[in-house]
Amino acid sequence: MGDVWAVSDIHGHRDVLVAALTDAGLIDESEHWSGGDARLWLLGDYVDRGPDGIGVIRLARRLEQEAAEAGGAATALLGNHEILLLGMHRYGAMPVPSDPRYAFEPNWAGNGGVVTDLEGLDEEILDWLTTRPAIGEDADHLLLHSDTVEYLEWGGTVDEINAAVRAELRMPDLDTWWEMWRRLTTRMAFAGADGPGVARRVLDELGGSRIVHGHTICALIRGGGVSPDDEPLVYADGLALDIDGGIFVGGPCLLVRLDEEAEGR
Ligand SMILES: [Mn+2]
Repeated sequence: MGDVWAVSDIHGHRDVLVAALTDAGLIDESEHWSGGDARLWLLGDYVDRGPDGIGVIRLARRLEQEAAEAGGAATALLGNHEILLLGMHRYGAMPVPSDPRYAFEPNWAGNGGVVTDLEGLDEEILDWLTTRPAIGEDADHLLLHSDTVEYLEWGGTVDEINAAVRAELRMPDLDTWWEMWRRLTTRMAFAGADGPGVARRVLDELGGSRIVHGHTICALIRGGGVSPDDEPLVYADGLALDIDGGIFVGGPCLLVRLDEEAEGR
Protein backbone atom coordinates (compact mmCIF):
# COMPACT_ATOMS: atom_id res chain seq x y z
CA MET A 1 0.00 0.00 0.00
CA GLY A 2 1.32 3.37 -0.95
CA ASP A 3 1.64 6.40 1.25
CA VAL A 4 -1.51 8.47 1.72
CA TRP A 5 -1.32 12.25 1.64
CA ALA A 6 -3.79 15.10 1.93
CA VAL A 7 -3.66 18.83 1.24
CA SER A 8 -6.41 21.45 1.14
CA ASP A 9 -7.45 25.03 0.35
CA ILE A 10 -4.81 25.93 -2.23
CA HIS A 11 -6.92 28.93 -3.36
CA GLY A 12 -5.02 29.70 -6.55
CA HIS A 13 -1.52 29.46 -5.05
CA ARG A 14 -0.25 26.93 -7.57
CA ASP A 15 3.42 27.65 -6.83
CA VAL A 16 2.94 26.86 -3.13
CA LEU A 17 1.28 23.54 -3.96
CA VAL A 18 4.03 22.65 -6.43
CA ALA A 19 6.71 23.35 -3.81
CA ALA A 20 4.97 21.17 -1.21
CA LEU A 21 4.40 18.27 -3.63
CA THR A 22 8.02 18.51 -4.83
CA ASP A 23 9.36 18.45 -1.26
CA ALA A 24 7.28 15.35 -0.57
CA GLY A 25 8.57 13.60 -3.71
CA LEU A 26 5.08 13.34 -5.17
CA ILE A 27 6.08 15.33 -8.28
CA ASP A 28 9.44 15.78 -9.97
CA GLU A 29 11.24 18.92 -11.15
CA SER A 30 9.11 19.04 -14.28
CA GLU A 31 5.94 18.79 -12.14
CA HIS A 32 5.03 15.27 -13.25
CA TRP A 33 3.79 12.61 -10.82
CA SER A 34 6.70 10.83 -9.17
CA GLY A 35 4.76 9.39 -6.24
CA GLY A 36 4.41 5.89 -7.67
CA ASP A 37 1.60 4.11 -5.83
CA ALA A 38 1.04 6.92 -3.32
CA ARG A 39 -2.47 8.31 -2.95
CA LEU A 40 -2.93 12.07 -2.80
CA TRP A 41 -6.18 13.69 -1.69
CA LEU A 42 -6.87 17.31 -2.55
CA LEU A 43 -9.66 18.48 -0.28
CA GLY A 44 -11.11 21.29 -2.39
CA ASP A 45 -11.04 25.09 -2.74
CA TYR A 46 -8.68 25.22 -5.72
CA VAL A 47 -9.97 28.63 -6.86
CA ASP A 48 -10.63 32.16 -5.55
CA ARG A 49 -8.49 34.36 -3.27
CA GLY A 50 -5.23 33.63 -5.18
CA PRO A 51 -3.61 34.26 -8.56
CA ASP A 52 -4.10 31.04 -10.53
CA GLY A 53 -7.04 28.86 -9.59
CA ILE A 54 -7.32 27.51 -13.14
CA GLY A 55 -3.65 26.52 -12.99
CA VAL A 56 -4.32 24.59 -9.77
CA ILE A 57 -7.23 22.80 -11.42
CA ARG A 58 -5.17 21.91 -14.51
CA LEU A 59 -2.39 20.53 -12.31
CA ALA A 60 -4.87 18.49 -10.23
CA ARG A 61 -6.46 17.05 -13.39
CA ARG A 62 -3.10 16.08 -14.85
CA LEU A 63 -1.87 14.50 -11.60
CA GLU A 64 -5.14 12.56 -11.41
CA GLN A 65 -4.26 10.94 -14.75
CA GLU A 66 -0.54 10.50 -14.14
CA ALA A 67 -0.97 9.02 -10.66
CA ALA A 68 -3.56 6.53 -11.92
CA GLU A 69 -1.19 5.46 -14.71
CA ALA A 70 1.55 4.90 -12.11
CA GLY A 71 -0.66 2.75 -9.90
CA GLY A 72 -1.34 5.52 -7.40
CA ALA A 73 -4.15 8.04 -7.14
CA ALA A 74 -4.75 11.76 -6.94
CA THR A 75 -8.32 12.48 -5.96
CA ALA A 76 -9.72 16.00 -5.88
CA LEU A 77 -12.78 16.66 -3.72
CA LEU A 78 -15.30 19.44 -4.17
CA GLY A 79 -14.94 22.55 -2.02
CA ASN A 80 -17.48 25.29 -1.41
CA HIS A 81 -15.45 27.68 -3.57
CA GLU A 82 -15.89 25.37 -6.55
CA ILE A 83 -19.67 25.65 -6.01
CA LEU A 84 -19.29 29.42 -5.69
CA LEU A 85 -17.35 29.73 -8.97
CA LEU A 86 -19.69 27.38 -10.84
CA GLY A 87 -22.71 29.15 -9.36
CA MET A 88 -21.33 32.50 -10.48
CA HIS A 89 -20.67 31.08 -13.94
CA ARG A 90 -24.16 29.59 -14.23
CA TYR A 91 -26.33 32.12 -12.46
CA GLY A 92 -24.39 35.36 -11.92
CA ALA A 93 -26.57 37.94 -10.18
CA MET A 94 -29.84 36.02 -10.68
CA PRO A 95 -31.84 36.12 -7.41
CA VAL A 96 -32.26 32.79 -5.63
CA PRO A 97 -35.96 31.89 -6.15
CA SER A 98 -36.47 30.51 -2.64
CA ASP A 99 -34.92 33.62 -1.09
CA PRO A 100 -34.48 36.51 -3.54
CA ARG A 101 -32.34 38.48 -1.10
CA TYR A 102 -29.48 36.22 -2.21
CA ALA A 103 -27.51 35.65 -5.43
CA PHE A 104 -24.14 34.11 -6.30
CA GLU A 105 -22.56 37.28 -7.72
CA PRO A 106 -22.22 39.29 -4.49
CA ASN A 107 -21.06 36.19 -2.62
CA TRP A 108 -18.46 35.42 -5.29
CA ALA A 109 -17.24 39.01 -5.31
CA GLY A 110 -17.17 39.15 -1.51
CA ASN A 111 -15.38 35.84 -1.02
CA GLY A 112 -12.31 36.32 -3.16
CA GLY A 113 -13.76 35.66 -6.61
CA VAL A 114 -11.08 36.08 -9.30
CA VAL A 115 -12.06 37.17 -12.82
CA THR A 116 -9.36 35.04 -14.49
CA ASP A 117 -10.75 31.93 -12.74
CA LEU A 118 -14.21 32.72 -14.08
CA GLU A 119 -12.93 33.48 -17.58
CA GLY A 120 -10.70 30.40 -17.57
CA LEU A 121 -13.57 27.93 -17.24
CA ASP A 122 -13.86 25.80 -20.36
CA GLU A 123 -15.93 22.70 -21.14
CA GLU A 124 -13.26 20.30 -19.92
CA ILE A 125 -12.85 22.10 -16.61
CA LEU A 126 -16.62 22.46 -16.17
CA ASP A 127 -17.05 18.71 -16.78
CA TRP A 128 -14.29 17.93 -14.30
CA LEU A 129 -15.55 20.28 -11.58
CA THR A 130 -19.11 18.96 -11.83
CA THR A 131 -17.95 15.35 -11.39
CA ARG A 132 -15.88 15.86 -8.23
CA PRO A 133 -16.65 13.63 -5.26
CA ALA A 134 -17.70 15.54 -2.13
CA ILE A 135 -16.04 13.22 0.41
CA GLY A 136 -13.77 10.17 0.62
CA GLU A 137 -12.27 7.61 2.93
CA ASP A 138 -8.68 6.33 3.01
CA ALA A 139 -6.16 5.09 5.57
CA ASP A 140 -8.94 4.99 8.19
CA HIS A 141 -9.55 8.73 7.69
CA LEU A 142 -12.83 10.32 6.59
CA LEU A 143 -11.91 13.07 4.14
CA LEU A 144 -14.12 16.16 3.94
CA HIS A 145 -13.68 19.66 2.61
CA SER A 146 -15.82 21.42 5.21
CA ASP A 147 -15.94 20.82 8.95
CA THR A 148 -19.69 20.38 8.90
CA VAL A 149 -22.35 17.72 9.51
CA GLU A 150 -24.34 18.99 6.53
CA TYR A 151 -22.88 16.20 4.32
CA LEU A 152 -25.31 13.86 6.11
CA GLU A 153 -28.19 15.77 4.49
CA TRP A 154 -27.14 14.09 1.22
CA GLY A 155 -27.00 10.51 2.51
CA GLY A 156 -25.80 8.03 5.10
CA THR A 157 -22.72 6.57 3.37
CA VAL A 158 -19.75 7.98 1.45
CA ASP A 159 -21.12 6.55 -1.80
CA GLU A 160 -24.65 7.84 -1.21
CA ILE A 161 -23.40 11.34 -0.46
CA ASN A 162 -21.14 11.45 -3.51
CA ALA A 163 -23.92 10.16 -5.76
CA ALA A 164 -26.40 12.71 -4.42
CA VAL A 165 -23.99 15.63 -4.81
CA ARG A 166 -23.04 14.48 -8.30
CA ALA A 167 -26.72 14.38 -9.27
CA GLU A 168 -27.29 17.90 -7.91
CA LEU A 169 -24.26 19.20 -9.83
CA ARG A 170 -26.09 18.19 -13.01
CA MET A 171 -29.31 19.95 -12.00
CA PRO A 172 -29.93 23.30 -13.68
CA ASP A 173 -31.69 24.60 -10.62
CA LEU A 174 -30.54 27.71 -8.77
CA ASP A 175 -32.26 26.77 -5.50
CA THR A 176 -30.38 23.45 -5.50
CA TRP A 177 -27.08 25.17 -6.22
CA TRP A 178 -27.64 27.77 -3.54
CA GLU A 179 -28.40 25.04 -1.01
CA MET A 180 -25.16 23.20 -1.98
CA TRP A 181 -23.22 26.43 -1.40
CA ARG A 182 -24.98 27.04 1.93
CA ARG A 183 -24.29 23.52 3.21
CA LEU A 184 -20.62 23.45 2.24
CA THR A 185 -20.00 26.91 3.66
CA THR A 186 -21.00 25.99 7.22
CA ARG A 187 -18.11 25.24 9.56
CA MET A 188 -16.80 24.57 13.10
CA ALA A 189 -19.05 21.56 13.74
CA PHE A 190 -16.26 19.62 15.47
CA ALA A 191 -14.96 22.54 17.55
CA GLY A 192 -16.05 23.50 21.04
CA ALA A 193 -17.50 21.44 23.85
CA ASP A 194 -19.93 19.52 21.63
CA GLY A 195 -17.33 18.92 18.92
CA PRO A 196 -16.06 15.47 19.94
CA GLY A 197 -19.61 14.09 20.15
CA VAL A 198 -20.50 15.52 16.77
CA ALA A 199 -17.31 14.12 15.21
CA ARG A 200 -18.00 10.73 16.80
CA ARG A 201 -21.50 10.67 15.29
CA VAL A 202 -20.21 11.54 11.79
CA LEU A 203 -17.48 8.86 12.00
CA ASP A 204 -19.92 6.25 13.29
CA GLU A 205 -22.20 6.99 10.36
CA LEU A 206 -19.67 7.32 7.53
CA GLY A 207 -16.65 5.32 8.72
CA GLY A 208 -13.04 6.05 9.57
CA SER A 209 -11.51 6.78 12.95
CA ARG A 210 -10.54 10.39 12.29
CA ILE A 211 -12.00 13.19 10.19
CA VAL A 212 -9.52 15.18 8.10
CA HIS A 213 -10.78 18.46 6.68
CA GLY A 214 -9.81 21.87 5.35
CA HIS A 215 -12.06 24.93 4.90
CA THR A 216 -11.54 26.46 8.35
CA ILE A 217 -8.04 27.81 9.05
CA CYS A 218 -6.44 25.97 11.98
CA ALA A 219 -5.87 29.25 13.83
CA LEU A 220 -9.63 29.89 13.89
CA ILE A 221 -10.20 26.68 15.84
CA ARG A 222 -7.02 26.80 17.91
CA GLY A 223 -7.20 30.54 18.63
CA GLY A 224 -4.43 33.07 17.96
CA GLY A 225 -3.07 34.32 14.67
CA VAL A 226 -1.89 32.62 11.51
CA SER A 227 1.84 31.89 11.33
CA PRO A 228 3.96 30.32 8.57
CA ASP A 229 5.08 27.78 11.21
CA ASP A 230 1.55 26.56 11.96
CA GLU A 231 1.11 22.79 11.95
CA PRO A 232 -1.89 20.57 11.25
CA LEU A 233 -4.32 20.76 14.14
CA VAL A 234 -5.53 17.60 15.86
CA TYR A 235 -8.59 18.41 17.98
CA ALA A 236 -12.00 17.11 19.10
CA ASP A 237 -10.34 14.54 21.38
CA GLY A 238 -8.21 13.39 18.45
CA LEU A 239 -11.23 12.72 16.22
CA ALA A 240 -10.56 15.63 13.82
CA LEU A 241 -7.51 16.86 11.92
CA ASP A 242 -7.60 20.31 10.31
CA ILE A 243 -5.09 20.79 7.47
CA ASP A 244 -6.07 24.29 6.30
CA GLY A 245 -3.05 26.40 7.22
CA GLY A 246 -4.51 29.51 5.58
CA ILE A 247 -2.27 29.82 2.52
CA PHE A 248 -4.10 32.94 1.29
CA VAL A 249 -3.36 34.81 4.54
CA GLY A 250 0.31 33.80 4.73
CA GLY A 251 -0.07 30.45 6.46
CA PRO A 252 1.66 27.24 5.40
CA CYS A 253 0.60 24.66 2.82
CA LEU A 254 -0.02 21.65 5.04
CA LEU A 255 0.63 18.49 3.03
CA VAL A 256 0.05 15.73 5.56
CA ARG A 257 0.86 12.00 5.52
CA LEU A 258 -2.29 10.36 6.81
CA ASP A 259 -1.02 6.79 7.09
CA GLU A 260 1.73 8.00 9.46
CA GLU A 261 -0.82 10.06 11.38
CA ALA A 262 -2.91 6.95 11.81
CA GLU A 263 0.08 4.92 13.04
CA GLY A 264 1.14 7.67 15.43
CA ARG A 265 -2.17 7.71 17.24
MN1 LIG B 1 -13.87 26.15 1.89
